[in-house]
Amino acid sequence: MKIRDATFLASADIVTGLPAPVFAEIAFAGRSNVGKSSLMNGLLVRKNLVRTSGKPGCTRALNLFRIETLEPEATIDFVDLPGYGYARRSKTERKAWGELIEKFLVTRPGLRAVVCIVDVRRGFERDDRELIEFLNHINLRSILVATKLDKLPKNEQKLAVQAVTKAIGRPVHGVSGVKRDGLDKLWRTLLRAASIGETDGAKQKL
Ligand SMILES: Nc1nc2c(ncn2[C@@H]2O[C@H](COP(=O)(O)OP(=O)(O)OP(=O)(O)O)[C@@H](O)[C@H]2O)c(=O)[nH]1
Ligand SMILES: [Mg+2]
Repeated sequence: MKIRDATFLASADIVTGLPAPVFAEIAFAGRSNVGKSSLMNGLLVRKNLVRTSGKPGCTRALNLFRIETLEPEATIDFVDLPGYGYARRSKTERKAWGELIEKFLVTRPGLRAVVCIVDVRRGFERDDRELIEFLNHINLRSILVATKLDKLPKNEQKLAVQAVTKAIGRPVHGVSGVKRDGLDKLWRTLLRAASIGETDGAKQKL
């Protein structure tokens, strides 16, 4: 995928603080520190457009990025969601997280899919399954991704993705956000979810 431009558009800790949706949106969700922001940078071929951190809980707000792609020429917004399941966070903070994400997921009319990201070495845990169930419940498409593939030896990678896929019973994209493995295929799934066809030259507004 060729990226013509990728820019940070807005950050908000309440959904109404985000600009009104104009283009199709794809959100990125997963446990704290799983590699959401790194995966977004990998997809955008940027080193540090989306802030990443070694410390869990780095992304606390909703962060919106606008992407212009070439071949197909399209505009699409990416939303980095704060990570869940960070044990050292207070109960009040976790509740606020749930409310923020839930409100975002149910109120953004341009949202076409949520990329649900897990660590390939851990698979889908309770929180991840709850999110997927919630997305099913509100009829929002989930795209399943197992990342940090490069942390496993080459000869174990394929088997690990197969094991995660079997456990969840749905196709899972095996990727590495840092090494950029598997991202072309993931991009194609994202474009399809955003209803942007391979031959579609037009910019797709909502
Ligand atoms: N080796 C390897 N490291 C990764 C990969 N993805 C993320 N990391 C590392 O994992 C740590 C967390 O990555 P982030 O992308 O900040 O994770 P996040 O899910 O956005 O974290 P929060 O915003 O805190 O929820 C960083 O140290 C990254 O360098 C990957 O594919 N491979
Ligand atoms: Mg992050």
